[in-house]
Order: sequence, then C-alpha cells, then structure tokens
Amino acid sequence: MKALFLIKSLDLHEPLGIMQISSSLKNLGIETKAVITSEEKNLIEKVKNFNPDLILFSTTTGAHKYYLNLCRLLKKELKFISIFGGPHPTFFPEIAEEECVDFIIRGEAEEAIGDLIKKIQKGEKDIKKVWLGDYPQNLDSLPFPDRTLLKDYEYLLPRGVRFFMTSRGCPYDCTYCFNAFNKKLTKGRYLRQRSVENVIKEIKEVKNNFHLEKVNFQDDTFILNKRWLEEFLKIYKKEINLPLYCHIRPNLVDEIIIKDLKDAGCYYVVLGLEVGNDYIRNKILKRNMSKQQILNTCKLLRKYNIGFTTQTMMCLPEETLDMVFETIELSAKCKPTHINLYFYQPYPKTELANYSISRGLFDGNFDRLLYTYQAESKNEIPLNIKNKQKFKLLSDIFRVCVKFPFLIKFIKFDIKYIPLNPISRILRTFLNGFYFIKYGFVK
Ligand code: B12
Ligand code: SF4
Repeated sequence: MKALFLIKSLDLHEPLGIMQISSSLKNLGIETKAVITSEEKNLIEKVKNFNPDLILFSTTTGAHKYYLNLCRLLKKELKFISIFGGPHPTFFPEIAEEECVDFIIRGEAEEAIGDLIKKIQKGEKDIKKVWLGDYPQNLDSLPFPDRTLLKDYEYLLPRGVRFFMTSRGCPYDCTYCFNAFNKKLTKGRYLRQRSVENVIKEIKEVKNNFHLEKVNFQDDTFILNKRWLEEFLKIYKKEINLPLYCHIRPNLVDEIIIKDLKDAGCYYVVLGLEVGNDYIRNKILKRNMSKQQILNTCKLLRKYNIGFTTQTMMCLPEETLDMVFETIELSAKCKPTHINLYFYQPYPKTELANYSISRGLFDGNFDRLLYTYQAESKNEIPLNIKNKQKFKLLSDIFRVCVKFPFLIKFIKFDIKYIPLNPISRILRTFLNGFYFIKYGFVK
C-alpha cells in the first residue's frame, strides 16, 4: 500500500504531526511520500506517478477549503481513499459530510490510523467514517517523527533547524485556544510529558543523521514542568549543547528558569502577551496573567540577552481602539525583538468562538476563516465589529508605535479622528517605510 501526504506549504516548519503519522504508517509496512503542493508545477502528474492508495490531508481551520478543493479535483482524476486529520477535522467533524472525504480521524491519530488501515486492507465493508484517536498515554512509546519524509523539500526549511515536541497538552483554558476542548476528547490524561532520556535520544539521532545547528521546541508551554525542565536542561547542555528555541508562558517564569534556559543555550523564546487590557486578557481570554508578570518576564529576557517575540492579538469581542493602544503601550514597555500581531480568528469549539456567535459578532461560518491571520489592512477581520477600517489602519502602524512609543499619542488622535486625511495617510506610509528600511519586514 502507498500513502501520500499533500501539504500546501511548510511555512518554515517541519510538520511534526504528519511526520508522526508517516512513522506509524511505515511501521505497518506502508510506503509514504509527501508532496508540497505549492512547489509543484504539475501536481496531478506527480500524484498520478506515485499512484497512491491513500491520500492524507492534515488541516487547520482556514486551510481546510484548500485541501477539500484539492481532494475534489484529484478525485476526478484518479482513484484513492482520502483521509483527513489534524485540528480542523478534530474540532469540526462535520467536514466528514463532504463527498470527497472518505474518512476523518479526530485527535491524535498514531493508533487509530493503524486500526483504520487494517480494516481497509481487509476490505471490510461499512467502516465508520469518523474516528476518534486515543490520546497516547506514554509518549515514549511512540516512534520518532519520520525525518526523511520531507527530504526533497529540505530547502524550504531554515538551514540546520529541526523541530521537536517534548510534551502534549496544556493545563490552561484560554478561551481562544484549541486545548480546552481538545482535553475533553481524551479519556485518559491530557497533559503528557516525554522522559528526558527519550527526548535526548531523539535529538541525538537527528544530530547524528542530519545537519543540526539549532533545536526548536514546539511545545505549547515548554517551561510548565519545572523539575523536568531543570533536569532536561542540564543533560541537554552536557549532551547536545546547541542553541535552543522554545515557547514560554510569563506567569510560569522566574529568574532561575530564565537563567537555566540561557545557560543551556536558549537564544530565543516566544511568549503570548496577547493584549494590554486586563479585562480582555483575563476575563475574555482567560489568560490568568497580570501585566506585571509579562513585564517581569521581558525584563529578565533582556537581562539575560535572550531574543523574544511577543504574540499579540486584536479585534476581539468587546475590544475598543483604546484597548488596542493599551496593547501597544504594554508591548512598547516589553521592548520585544520581534512583534507578531494577529486578527483574532474564532476557531470551532472554542469558548470564545461560541461567545462571539452568541453576541452576533460571528455567524459561525468557519469557511470564512483565513489560512493565516496576520493583522494587516489587506486581510479580513473575521468578527463583525464596529470601526473595522480604523482597526485595520491601526494594525498597519502597530509595530511602528511599539518601537517608537513617543508616537502613540499622535497616532491615537490620528486613527480616532482623521484616519483618512491624506496628510496623515502620507505620514503613516512614511513612518512604515522608515520602519521597514530600519528593521525589515519581520520585526
Ligand atoms: C507548530 C505549530 C505551527 C507551525 C507548524 C505547523 C505544522 N504544520 O505542524 C506553524 C508556525 C507553521 C503554524 C502555523 C499556523 N498555526 Co499552528 N500550531 C503549531 C502547534 C503549536 C504545534 C503543532 C504540532 O507540531 N503538534 C504536535 C503534533 C504531534 O500534533 P498535531 O500536529 O496535532 O498532529 C496530530 C493530530 O492532529 C493528528 N494529525 C495531524 N495531521 C494529520 C493528518 C492525518 C491524515 C491524520 C489522520 C491525523 C493527523 O495526528 C497527529 C499525531 O497525533 C499547534 C498546537 C499544538 N500543540 O498542536 C498549533 C496549531 C495547530 N496552530 C494553529 C493555528 C491557528 C495556526 C495558524 C493559522 C496561525 C497563523 N499565524 O497563521 C497557522 C496555520 C498554517 C497552516 N499551515 O495551516 C491552531 C489550529 C486551530 C484550528 N482549529 O485549526 C493550533 C491548534 C494552535 C491553537 N492554539 O489553537 N503552527
Ligand atoms: S497557555 Fe497557550 S497553549 Fe495553553 S491553553 Fe492558553 S493559549 Fe492554549
């Protein structure tokens, strides 16, 4: 049997979920291959040449329209069984009603995919269409992700950077995030941690077989388990000793953690600042985090010379323009290396999406969501909020204000009262141009 993963783009990351499923399939004796569809001029030919029995689609909400269209198109050209998995089918199983979808697996699929394929191989009739994966309780028992799957597309990944996951799950219940609902899908423990030895073994294997310069941990909250972290970082320093990157949550940070991370080679972290307004952050988003915790974390990161990105959001339910300026003010005080800004997207089954629907801010049509939700005036704001145009214009000048906070007062007046005045438009364009020349696109 042959299985093909079709992936729109890598977005500079190794897709660990897909690589994990590829390992499970290989263990069943199935040949696997991945094709990055945006890289192929003649995709249909390429697919036909491989002649897969199974085509697998891993999709987030927003990317699902692309994959459904692709699947429909391919179904017209060749015979195969389609299997959908990943976050969108997990939270929106209604996708199984689409004609081109043969099977979906919700949740973590390492075991379920094996069960499904055995039934297909036996030629069983009436196999159920919607499967729910059992969330593996012992992560050490899983095969390592298949690092050879993307060997033809290495050039799409940052050179020397490899991606790892040391845990699954998150104990928090932020209202916009998938975790709160995801934990309801599992019968067992949701928060699971691999052993230190198991993670070190995987990194060593990668170090020995591939070019490895930097280790990128994708865990939702890498610093959650302090005892584990302390032990891990010591061994990591001794046995791996490569620069590392991870995600941290400011309420979990203390100076010992930041110092330990730095000593182990941490050069960069990402942290969720989300918003400056306390009501939005703690009541609407349930972040359970104070401004002071965010400021202290950023101060420590600067003290230990660790670069960091602050993740921020705007266009949330109940958020006003003044509240976005609070986010700008807090970000400015944090002095981040890079700033990520997104328009809030209501994802299926999240508490905040349900709240948005109940307040008439969102119609519940998840097909309207975007592949990515970077905040820029050319992208759509999904919620039906007042003053959309002003929010969009503010998103364009957000980073400039964070870098040059003395401009905040002026921009506040400008965006609130004269956003479309030609002179203020020219001025904002000039400021953005200056910012771009000085810091480039990504900052
Ligand atoms: C790393 C990461 C990224 C990376 C890499 C993504 C990738 N291709 O893996 C980058 C930065 C590129 C990224 C981008 C985005 N991401 Co992201 N990302 C993550 C993160 C933190 C980890 C993903 C991961 O590696 N998990 C570990 C693996 C083992 O788990 P997994 O991927 O879920 O795979 C398992 C199952 O889902 C399933 N499965 C997965 N694929 C398939 C396929 C088949 C056929 C089957 C049967 C099963 C199956 O089995 C796997 C093994 O158990 C998750 C949160 C999380 N903790 O999972 C968010 C997450 C997936 N991202 C999310 C979002 C919203 C985005 C963006 C829209 C953000 C943006 N700024 O634009 C984009 C979308 C881009 C896209 N291509 O669709 C959401 C998705 C929510 C939703 N309803 O769709 C998540 C869940 C985070 C959240 N807080 O809600 N992301
Ligand atoms: S801490 Fe991060 S990963 Fe955990 S629930 Fe909140 S947003 Fe999601």
